[in-house]
Amino acid sequence: MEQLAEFLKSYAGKKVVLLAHHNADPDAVGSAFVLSEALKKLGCETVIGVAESISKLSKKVVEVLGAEIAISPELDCDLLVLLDTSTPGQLSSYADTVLNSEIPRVIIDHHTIQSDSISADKKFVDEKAVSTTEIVFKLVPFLGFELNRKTALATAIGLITDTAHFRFANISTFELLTKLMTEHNIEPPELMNILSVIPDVSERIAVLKGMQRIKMARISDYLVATTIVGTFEAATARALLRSGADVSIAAARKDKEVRISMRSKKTFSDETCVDLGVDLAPELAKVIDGTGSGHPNAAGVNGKNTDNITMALEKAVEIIKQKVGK
Ligand SMILES: [Mn+2]
Repeated sequence: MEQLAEFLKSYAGKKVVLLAHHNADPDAVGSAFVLSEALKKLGCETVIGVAESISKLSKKVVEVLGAEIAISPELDCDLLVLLDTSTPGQLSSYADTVLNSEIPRVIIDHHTIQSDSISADKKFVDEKAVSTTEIVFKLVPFLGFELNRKTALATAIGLITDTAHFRFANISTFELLTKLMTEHNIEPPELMNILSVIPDVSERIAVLKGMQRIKMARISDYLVATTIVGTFEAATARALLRSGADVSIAAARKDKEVRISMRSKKTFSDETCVDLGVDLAPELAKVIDGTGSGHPNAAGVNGKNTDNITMALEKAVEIIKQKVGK
């Protein structure tokens, strides 16, 4: 880590682009923000960039931090630092820009190293770190940087989101969080407010209407909920699962198209071996004259036959009944 700090210090006064992966999450933009602030203290000109896009939650975090984000920035800089990112896949369509550039690059990450990991002049990967902000937190003192309230907030937010709200946390996550919160006078509600994103009213209306129209089937010990909405079928399916369904199937009736979104709990697929992508998607595709694909716990089907929407939902329940055997 000292070596990495020395390397970064050799770019004092230079221009540095700090880059996060596509659909950048709060850990990626948060760690980029903290390192950017530290490098600015060394006289660097910094740009925080993301490959292609930034997540909705990150947008909110960035607003709170008062940071500016460049989408797929031009690499007219002296050094490129990739944060929370080490594979071309994470950079999506922006990968070639990075891989073809001659600019020296640094990777700071906590993802497991893959066979296709991007090469770098300096690499610091700590798979044990729960977040990239945790690594940057340990790095910045070597750059002579002391956290202020905003960089402390960014660090805390990375810790919380990347541990899936503490599900993957360890005791030192809490120790670090307590330190940050105590030293910078951050109360829990402030963090929780930043991290709660309320969906648009149109999405909430669609989901609530979908709930109003639920048809529920109990198959053995499993609850299968089906419904029809105008739009936001995926959000509706997720909401039904959160509300207690083991399998949720939401179909959206568009002008000339049907879109079906399916979700199931992992316990359901483990116990029944029902795979939404294999067992349901192709069959429902036939009913609505379309195509479907997916995974065991999430699948989607799009088709043209809007008349058969109810039939498709009934077919889904029937298939599950047969597979579960009751
Ligand atoms: Mn991360």
